[in-house]
Order: sequence, then structure tokens, then C-alpha cells
Amino acid sequence: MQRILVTGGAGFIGSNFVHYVMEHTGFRVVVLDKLTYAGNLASLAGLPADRVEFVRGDVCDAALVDALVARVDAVVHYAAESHNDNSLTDPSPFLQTNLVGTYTLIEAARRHGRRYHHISTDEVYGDLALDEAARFTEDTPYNPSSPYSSTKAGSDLLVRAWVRSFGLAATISNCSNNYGPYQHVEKFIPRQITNVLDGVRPKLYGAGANVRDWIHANDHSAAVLAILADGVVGETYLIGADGERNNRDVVELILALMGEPADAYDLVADRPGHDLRYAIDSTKLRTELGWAPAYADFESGLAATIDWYRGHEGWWRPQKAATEAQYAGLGR
Ligand code: NAD
Ligand code: TDX
Repeated sequence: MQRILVTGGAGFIGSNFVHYVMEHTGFRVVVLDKLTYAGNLASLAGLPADRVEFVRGDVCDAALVDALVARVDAVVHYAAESHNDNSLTDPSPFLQTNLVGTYTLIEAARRHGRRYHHISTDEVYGDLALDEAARFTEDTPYNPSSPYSSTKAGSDLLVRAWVRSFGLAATISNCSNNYGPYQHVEKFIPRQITNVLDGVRPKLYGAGANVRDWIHANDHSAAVLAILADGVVGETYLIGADGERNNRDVVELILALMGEPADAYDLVADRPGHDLRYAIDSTKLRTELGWAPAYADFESGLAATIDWYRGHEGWWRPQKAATEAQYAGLGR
């Protein structure tokens, strides 16, 4: 493999993937990104110009997508509307980008016979009870809760159908909650870190008891490269790093790492339909492809992420006020 089309490469996980690919492979990358509110070209600053090409455009633009897919060996599709809260306010761009965008890409990959990897989420499986031991596996039935997760579930099903009906050379991965640099300040961890930096108390939805299974974005990138190299076409791989924590514990850890009292947060209105708990069993990825997370210690990964936001105010500051104004309108 020489050249990869990375959609959504100016977003959080896509940009981390492009940085990772530059450091760990000799591949060239073409980034296709619409630069919505969530995309930021600054996340790709400093990368080698002879190996990374940036194209601003929409994954729903069939002519553009066709031309780009024609000149790469593989497609890794990160582009999506990704924020659950936004999907509850206005689902329409979620249907367009997540469903029509995926359809547009897999049609182009099929026409040109290209390898396709689909980036998805553990949210397609719905949620688990707080007090059960069960975790999601590749065999868990789909049961999405939100407009966001239902469009991601739909996009996964399109890919599965294109494999079965048209022989598309595709794999799918469903990953748990990512953290790390370049994550938009609308998301939980960066929102709380930048609130503390601004002297504002972190905001916990509901009672803060909901559990997320945290993984560093670089570990996600390493897993995707492993699947591209050795994954079996038609297969789904769950990606997770055994990082279950409830939201209250994460906020208390952020406060402790930033030198603030453990109770210096506010409880705010809960998210409607708020999924209780996500947890990934990544045995298949670990045993079949030999992947293991490098960031096994959440606390040190979180401390490094806090340092990154401290050192990159110029990256996040332009989005902060508008994001908080939106949350204020929702009472959160
Ligand atoms: P993000 O919102 O930070 O980035 C999305 C990127 O896609 C942005 O750069 C945006 O400009 C671009 N984009 C949006 N609509 C587009 C369109 N129509 N055409 C072209 N580009 C468009 O999202 P993220 O958190 O980096 O998530 C990336 C992918 O990973 C998504 O598919 C998401 O479902 C999946 N995922 C995310 C997580 C997580 O914890 N954030 C976990 C598992 C899976
Ligand atoms: O201010 C907040 N306070 C709070 O308690 C915010 C923004 C969130 N939360 C809670 C809601 C969730 O339980 O924190 C948890 C994480 O919230 P988000 O960062 O919005 O992520 P989540 O809804 O879990 O979805 C994320 O992981 C799966 C990504 O945004 C998705 O794209 C991915 O598919």
C-alpha cells in the first residue's frame, strides 16, 4: 500500500491518524475534509508536504470522491458528524454525511476495486447496564440510541451489504471513546480541561455515573493500521483498551491533575436518552492481529492531554466561546 485517502483527516481522530501514519509508515496520504465546524487545518500543521495532500470537499460529492478514490490504493473513512448532543438538536447533517457520505465512498471504492476501511463506534451496540459484567463483542446485536449512533449503525450496515452483494474489499472497526490532542472542545474531556483553564467549573451531565471506555487516539490509529495490513476482508474488529471509568471519576481526576479541589464541578441537566455504559471486549483484535494498547495508563495519558491543551490555547480558543454558548442554550 502506497497511498491512502483519509476522509475527515482534519478532525480529531483523523488528524491523529495522519500524524501516526507519517511517523510509523512510508505511506502518502490524501486528506478529504469539508472543514465543518469540527475540522481544523491547524491539526495538520507541520506535516511533510510531499507526503500529505489536503483537499477541501464533501464526502457526498460523488464526482470528487470518484476522482480521489481512483488515485489511491485504500480508503480510510473517518469523516462524520460525530457529536451526540448536536444530533439531538439537528439530526439532518448526520443523515447526510454519515449515511449518504458512506454510500458515496463505498460506491467509488467498489467501482475502482479499492480496499476500504470503515471507522465506526461502539455506540452502534447501544448501552450496557452499570452493574453488569458484560462487554460488547463483534457478535453483540445492533441497538443504537441516538440520531448520531443510529446513522453510524446504518453506515456499518451499508458497508456489510456492499461486501456481501458486491464483493467490496472492506473491513469495519468499532472503537470506544477516544481522548488525546486535537479533540474539539465540545467533547467531554477537552471541554472540562479548557473550562478549568478558563476558571469555569466542569459540567457533569446527570449524576455523572455514566461509564465510558477510554482509549488514546494513537492506540486507535495503531489498531486501524493493523487492520489495514492484516485484517480479513468482511470482518469487524472492536477496538478498546480496557479503560472503563465513570464520568465523575474522570472529572475528579482532571481536577486533581490540574490542582483544583475534587468537588469543584457542577451537576447539570442530563442528555436525553443518555447511554449508561459502553465497554469493549477487544479479544479478537488482540489475538488475531496482535494489537495491544501502548497507552495502558489512563492517568498519564490524561495528564499528557491536559499539558497539550495548556500548551495549545491558540488551537482551541477560537471554538470555546461559541461552544459554551451552545451548551448554555441547552442548560448544560
Ligand atoms: P470530528 O467531529 O472531530 O471530525 C470529523 C471530521 O469530518 C471533521 O474534520 C469534519 O470537518 C469532517 N467532515 C464532516 N462532515 C464532512 C463531510 N460531509 N465531508 C467531508 N468531511 C466532513 O470526529 P472524530 O471524533 O474525529 O470522529 C472521527 C470518526 O471516528 C467518526 O466516524 C466517528 O464516528 C468515529 N469514532 C469516534 C470516536 C470518538 O471518541 N470521538 C470513537 C469511535 C469512533
Ligand atoms: O459537558 C459534558 N458533560 C458530560 O457529563 C459533556 C460534553 C459530556 N458529558 C458526558 C456524556 C457522556 O456520558 O460525558 C460522556 C462523554 O461525552 P462525549 O464526549 O459527548 O462522548 P459520547 O457521547 O460518549 O460519544 C463519543 O464517543 C463515541 C464520541 O463523541 C462519538 O463520536 C463516539 O462515537
